[in-house]
Amino acid sequence: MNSATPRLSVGMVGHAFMGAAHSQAWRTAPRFFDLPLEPTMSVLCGRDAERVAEAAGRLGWAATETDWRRLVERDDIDLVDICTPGDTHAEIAIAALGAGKHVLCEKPLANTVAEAEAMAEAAGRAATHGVRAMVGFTYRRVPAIALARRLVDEGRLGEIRHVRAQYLQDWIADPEAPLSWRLDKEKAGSGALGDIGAHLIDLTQFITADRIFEVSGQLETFVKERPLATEHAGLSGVAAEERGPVTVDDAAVFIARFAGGALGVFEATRFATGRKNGIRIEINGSLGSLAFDFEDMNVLEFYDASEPAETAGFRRILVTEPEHPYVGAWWPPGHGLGYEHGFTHQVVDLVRAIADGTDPSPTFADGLQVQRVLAAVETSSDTRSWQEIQA
Ligand code: SOE
Repeated sequence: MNSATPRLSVGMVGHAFMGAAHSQAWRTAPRFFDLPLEPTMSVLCGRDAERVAEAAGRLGWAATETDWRRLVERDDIDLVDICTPGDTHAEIAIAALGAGKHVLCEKPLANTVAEAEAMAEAAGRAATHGVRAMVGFTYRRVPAIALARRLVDEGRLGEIRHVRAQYLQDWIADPEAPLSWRLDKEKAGSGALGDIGAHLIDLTQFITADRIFEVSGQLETFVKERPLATEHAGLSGVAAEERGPVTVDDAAVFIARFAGGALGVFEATRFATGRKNGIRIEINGSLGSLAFDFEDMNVLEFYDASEPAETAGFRRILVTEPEHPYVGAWWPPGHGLGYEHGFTHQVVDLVRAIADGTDPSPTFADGLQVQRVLAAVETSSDTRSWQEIQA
């Protein structure tokens, strides 16, 4: 980039954990990747003037707003980045798209299928005017996941038979961990299912280039009430004296059928004591298998069934060679990437799609399909029945 590179003026709503991760990505992407547009961190929006001013200074934003409605109407904003809880995704995204702003929206896309449908429709209309929308499933942009997708695309696994996916956390295994917004159905839509189960649905559908069409699942809330959170600190906040009900699931387990014939087994829990951010995926095919664990995120394990029996075995591939997507922009082989790099790669692909005039993936339509699977699991759990997902 140089001074002649056109600007892409960004406004971001929300400045907690995801706001910090996205801010890092907007700051870093133009410094490590050659981008056709220069993202500028123009306005940070938050409800509390004092707190948003402090966050803007810390995270690198030039100005602040306290009302997202003003932000989406500003002529000096080209893109709105939504880093708020799910209960505000639909209204902000639809208003921003209607005002001709590109949108990046955190996952899951929305709290309900109806909201997600309205967002996908708004994105479809906006795309006819060259306005783009993306939903923030960043784990797709881990190089090892890109390699997994490539191995499946190249037929190296053959017919996909099994998809085994777990997302294991334990940040609320302590029954006294406070009731942060992620444990409030009004704000978050669901608990572990939508917050981390959504990642598993997107990831497994992305790697297999297939989609889930039927599910049977069970949700559980192990701890029914907790101390209220006096303020947001980290994931769960600071406990108050007063207590309140937990209105979302603590854990979700479900089995799934993929349209291509594979069977899926999924587990998303915040009670896997000792597991911090363990995204574990194993895909078994007729010609081979692959296995990934986010807690060892620069590695992909690959088993090639065509190997002679005496030398066959899971190969541990260190995915740090510059031949892999994104890797060449960072460090020499073996130095590795981290959680934050997926957010930077997300910005790179979004900016490039906007400049190319194409829809960035995952689209809001992809986000809607994930939302439909989430809703089907909830209905299955409520009714103890198999649920189909419309195409
Ligand atoms: C909490 O479960 C959380 O912050 C998720 O909301 C993010 O999507 C995930 O990347 C890390 O864990």
